[in-house]
Amino acid sequence: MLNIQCSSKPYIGTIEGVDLGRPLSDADFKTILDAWGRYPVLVFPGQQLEADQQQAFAELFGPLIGRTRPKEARGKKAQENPYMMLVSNVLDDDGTPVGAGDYPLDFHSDGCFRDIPALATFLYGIEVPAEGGETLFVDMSEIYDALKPATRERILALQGVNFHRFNYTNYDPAGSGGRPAREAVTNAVHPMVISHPISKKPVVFANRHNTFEIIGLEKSESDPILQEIFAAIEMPQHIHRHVWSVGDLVMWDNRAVQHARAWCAADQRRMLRRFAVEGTERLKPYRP
Ligand SMILES: O=C(O)CCC(=O)C(=O)O
Ligand SMILES: [Fe+2]
Repeated sequence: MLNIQCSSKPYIGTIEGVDLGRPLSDADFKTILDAWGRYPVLVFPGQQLEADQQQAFAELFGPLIGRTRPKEARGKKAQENPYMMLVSNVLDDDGTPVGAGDYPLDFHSDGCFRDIPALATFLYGIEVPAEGGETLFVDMSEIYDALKPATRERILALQGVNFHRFNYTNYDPAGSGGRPAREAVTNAVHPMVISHPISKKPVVFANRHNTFEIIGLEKSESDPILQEIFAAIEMPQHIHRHVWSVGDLVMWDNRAVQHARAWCAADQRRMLRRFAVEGTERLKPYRP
C-alpha cells in the first residue's frame, strides 16, 4: 500500500510501500503522478535499483536527456549508457574518476541553458557519505514571495540568460574572467518568473550557477537584482537538506525547485546514479 507523507517542508513528499524496481500498476503510477503534482521533490527511501530499473522508472515521465559531455569526460563507469550519469567523488582502482561531481555545486535548475529545460531529475543513492554531501533544495515559488515587492514587480517582465557552465569545447572561465561571452557558449533565455505548468504558481527562474545576465539591462542594474535573488535562495530558512541514505531515489521538478550540492570531504565516498527527463514545452512567463 502506497504511503505518502509530507516532509519538513511542504514541497517535499516521501513515498513508501512501493518497489520502483518492478513494473508499476496503473493505480500506483497514478498515485505517484498525483503526488508529483503536489510535491515537486519526491523521496522514495529503501529502493534497490539497478541502472536499467531506475532508467525504466524515469522513462515513465518522458524521454531521457542524453549526456552532452564527451564520453571521455564522463568517468569510466558512466561511459556506456548515454543517458546515465554517475554523480560521484569516487576514484577507480587506476585513480581515474568513476563519474563526475567531487566539488560543491551552487543552486541551479537542470538544463536551464536549453530552450526547453529538464522536466525532472532522478538521483539514486549507491554510496553515501557519513557526513556532508547533502543535496539541497529550495522551492522557487517561496523565493518569489520572499523578494521585495519592487523586485517582484520589476522581474515579471524580464528575461534572464542562462549559460552552460561545463561547455568544454568553447568555455574558458579562466580566460573570460568567469563571465563568458554569450555567443561563445550554449545558453538559453527564459522569463525571470515563469508560471509553473502544473501549479500555475509564479516561480523565479534564475540561479547563481547559470544566470549571468538579464536581457536589456546594464550589468550595474541586473547584478543587484540577481544578487537579491541568489541571496534569498541561499537563506537557511528556505533550504531543505536531503541527507542521503543508500537506496534513496529522489526525483524533483526542475521547473519548481532549485538544487545544490553541499561540500563533501574527499575521503567520504559518494556515488549517486542520475537520469534526467526532457521538458515538454518552453517556459511561459507568469502573468498575475
Ligand atoms: O550531487 C548532487 O547532490 C546534485 C547533483 C546535481 O546537480 C544533479 O544531479 O543535477
Ligand atoms: Fe543539477
